[in-house]
Amino acid sequence: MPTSRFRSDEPALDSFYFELSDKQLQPLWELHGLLTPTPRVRAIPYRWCADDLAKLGRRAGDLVPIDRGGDRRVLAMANPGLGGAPFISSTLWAAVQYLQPHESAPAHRHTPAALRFVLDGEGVYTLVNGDPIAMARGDLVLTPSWTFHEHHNPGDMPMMWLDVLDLPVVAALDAVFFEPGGDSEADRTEIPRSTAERRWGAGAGLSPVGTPDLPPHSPLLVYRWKDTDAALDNLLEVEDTNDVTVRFQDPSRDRDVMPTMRCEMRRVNPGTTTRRERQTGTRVTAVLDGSGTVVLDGESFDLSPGDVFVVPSWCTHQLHARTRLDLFTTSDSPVLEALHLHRSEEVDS
Ligand code: GTQ
Ligand code: FE2
Repeated sequence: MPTSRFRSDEPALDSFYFELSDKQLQPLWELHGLLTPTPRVRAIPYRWCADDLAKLGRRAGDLVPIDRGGDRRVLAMANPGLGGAPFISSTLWAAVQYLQPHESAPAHRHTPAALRFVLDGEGVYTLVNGDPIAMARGDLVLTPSWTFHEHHNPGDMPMMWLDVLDLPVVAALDAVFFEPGGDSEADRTEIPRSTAERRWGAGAGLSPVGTPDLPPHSPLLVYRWKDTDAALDNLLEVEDTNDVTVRFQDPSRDRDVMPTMRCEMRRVNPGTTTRRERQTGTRVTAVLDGSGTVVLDGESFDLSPGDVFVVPSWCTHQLHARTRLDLFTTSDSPVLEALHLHRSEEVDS
């Protein structure tokens, strides 16, 4: 099939354009919107409400069984600006995953990296390369690129959590690989503390000496809410500010948790309005606790616990905390930083 056919009133130029299209060539001088002064972003700012996610997650749980074909009972947040693509932005996948009591999602691995953040509930555990990781409210769980993972719900309550993957980035690089795993294990009733935590979760700046080869991601595969919560409390005590953030870091070196995704937790005191800013890259934010509003490119969205919103690249972002806001944010910032494409600025109110 010939490529785009450009037109001209000049007969010679018009027949030249015909030949160009016939030979799969396009004239740059007729192309627009390529080298734009600032990013032309298709994704729009958007918020998914906790109530809708919970209700529709439950309905999926009642209507759709998990079996080998489906693999995961997941509802993808599809950005309305992306023409029907199941992505929250051009670089990130975000979804809620629902597991009924005594269900499990079978083992597999893929090159896109994933993280789970628990907004509510507990009882599910994920096996990451065989290491069992119990999941509870406020916990961040990593399933890095090419690690086998399976999810189990041995308890009596359904559970839902937030998934974020770098799938669109890996797909754009034509580097998606997927492999099913072997048979999943039978449900455990007692979930031991993960090996990852026993090795790397001592906290307080204690790293093991002489551990074998480090993986290309954080060897600590889970960050517990108790620790995150205490870190935020302590920061608010010692810093002269109403707005503090901690970054989840690879404890073995000065890096983000995974090569493509940054994770942070922010706590904003009641009555606080944050600075208005913007940055390159996508941010996906989930409200763990509190209420307020977020203003994205001038549009206000109310925030309640369990809500998820997306801040597209170069979109201005400002928060108003009505009650104390606890926000989990993940972004593709490590990718932009690695490519020296990261920019951020404060924007006058
Ligand atoms: O839990 O393994 O939201 O493979 C998308 C793809 C979750 C998972 C998603 C996945 C998973
Ligand atoms: Fe997966």
